[in-house]
Amino acid sequence: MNGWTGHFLRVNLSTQTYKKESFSEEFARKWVGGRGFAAKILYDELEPGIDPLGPENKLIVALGPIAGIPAPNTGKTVVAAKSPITGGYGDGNLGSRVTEHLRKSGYDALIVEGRAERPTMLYVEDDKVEFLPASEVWGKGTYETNAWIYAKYGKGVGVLNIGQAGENLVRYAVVRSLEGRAGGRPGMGAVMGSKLLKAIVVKGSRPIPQADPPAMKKMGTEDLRHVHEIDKESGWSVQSTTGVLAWCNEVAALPVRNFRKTHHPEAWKVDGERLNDARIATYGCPNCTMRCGITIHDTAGRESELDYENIGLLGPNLEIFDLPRVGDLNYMCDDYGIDTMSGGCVLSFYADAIDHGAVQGDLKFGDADKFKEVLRKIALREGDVGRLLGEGSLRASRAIGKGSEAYAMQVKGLEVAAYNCKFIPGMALAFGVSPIGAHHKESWVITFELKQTSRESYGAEKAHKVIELQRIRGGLFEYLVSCRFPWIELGWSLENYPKYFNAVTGLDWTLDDFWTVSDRIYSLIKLFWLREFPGTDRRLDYPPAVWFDPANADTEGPIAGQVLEYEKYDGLLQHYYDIRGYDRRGIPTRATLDRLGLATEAAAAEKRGKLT
Ligand code: PTT
Ligand code: SF4
Repeated sequence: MNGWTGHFLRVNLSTQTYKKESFSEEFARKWVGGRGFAAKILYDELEPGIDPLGPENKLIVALGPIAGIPAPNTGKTVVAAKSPITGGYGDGNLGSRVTEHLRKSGYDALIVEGRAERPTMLYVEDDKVEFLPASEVWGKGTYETNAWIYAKYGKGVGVLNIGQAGENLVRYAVVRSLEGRAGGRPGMGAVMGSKLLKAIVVKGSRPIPQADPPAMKKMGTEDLRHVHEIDKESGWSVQSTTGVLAWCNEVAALPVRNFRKTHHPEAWKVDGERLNDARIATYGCPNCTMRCGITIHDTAGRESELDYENIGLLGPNLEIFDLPRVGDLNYMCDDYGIDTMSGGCVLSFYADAIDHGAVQGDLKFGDADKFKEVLRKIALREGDVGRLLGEGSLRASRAIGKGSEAYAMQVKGLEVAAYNCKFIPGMALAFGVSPIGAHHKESWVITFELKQTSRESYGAEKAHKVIELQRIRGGLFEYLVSCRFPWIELGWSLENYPKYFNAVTGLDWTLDDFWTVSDRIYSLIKLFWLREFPGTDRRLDYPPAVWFDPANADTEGPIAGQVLEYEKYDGLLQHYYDIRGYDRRGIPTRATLDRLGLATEAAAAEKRGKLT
């Protein structure tokens, strides 16, 4: 089967056993890889209602047909599981050498089951699988753990590891790789921690199956050079993702003070220009010639890698306008293995709750040292504060009460990315209908919305755009698997993806074939949510209440007096459901599921409750 290895590796940590499993070509074509494989495996194999932090949950590391081949930005890996923070389907995508090594070992996915008896490191090398002791690094941060692994195996191996936050089951703990990359925002690090799995190390030596390897190599080499050239011409990686910060501030879309404000006169102090001035090094994922990781020194002189999300949510959102201090919090998140985005939102929520008298405390916006102290408590689950906030902002707000749920900045339990949608309906919809909880990765509709349509519109054109982007970003890039930045940031044509897919598989797909797969995966994930939350309705797809609160409107600036309106948002949501073929509850109809080849899943869903 060209394009796929045709095998999964299934390991069980409880029994310390493993087996190599085959999958059919039909399965491969239907789910393609990455998120598609992960969603299907989790849907088929998890019993509804299981504890995401129990041994019944499964961690999936999944790759796709172009992952790991020598072509632009193919060094990405999907990590997925039932999410401990949302209770629904969860995944993330991070740069890692695991991508290439797992495929070279002969697998398109790794399925990790059970729970080890003691801290464990899983080692995979081609057909060899070992369950090794990791007690020496249990309780250590990701940097020390990574160094320990490199000292054993050399720097060329693929590594996924967790820090103390994952071990201590912080519900938004991430998986780390390459000492700079992080992924799996919806708590994939906590799932590893719950299994006492400190690290996964992979080393592979076989060729990745491709229809015409010499032709692929030639095409890949040329395209890698081309992407490098267009990146240099465009100047994008001078500021990388952080180029957007100044724009968000200008258009009143920046999260400031737990999203209470949308812009700030001091935001320029932490923008992309200042970051580039402070740059000490540049990092990237494997197979990437537009490396976007920019590091600076934090106040302790440590190297801290900053992206837009990290700065936005740990900087202006906490009213910290000093890059080395933002770097401190970011370094701590990376070392403990905490998601910077949820971490930033949880910290800002707590400061806001204190500010509003919902809870007692001495944390104030702008107090970087205090924020560091609280972050440390969260990672180590120390005291009442660490225990409470390690649960995420939704659970914390429910425990605190006093109306604080309205300003817990989350959707479905997952904290929002650094786009303040107080008056940006389409981007608010993108957060609302993201299949893993609030994340910008699925549909970054904000530039279309602010540059090409009117901001105040709740028209169907915005729902159409959200779906178009979901199919590309949350679909194609997540199942092929590849980084989306050459397309989104440099305008490298989308047609390159069928070109590579067809070259490795020998098939003849067009982009339309990909959109069907994207829709199939989104619908299956919806069924996963429906199974976990049987009474599900459209309220699951609503953004945070504070964005609708007139009392929270800006008093000055470009959107003074404006907030989202419930009735209009609901109309926009309905456009989304209508285009997707979902019913009024936001559930795919029987006809939609049949059309997407999900008749078996539809029949099972129908047994549990009525589909429309
Ligand atoms: C992603 C999310 C993002 S998205 C950022 S910054 W971004 C945060 N980065 C974190 C970090 O760093 N350390 C940490 N402790 N927590 C962090 N949480 C946040 O995690 C990332 C890049 C970026 S930088 C983006 S947008 C793009 N994301 C892609 C994606 O999702 N899919 C895809 N096919 N290609 C992508 N390319 C880009 O990758 P999650 P990375 Mg990450 C340090 O996974 O869970 O989706 O969270 O992967 O290898 O670090 O690259 O302005
Ligand atoms: Fe990784 Fe950035 Fe390159 Fe994408 S552009 S592959 S995130 S270094």
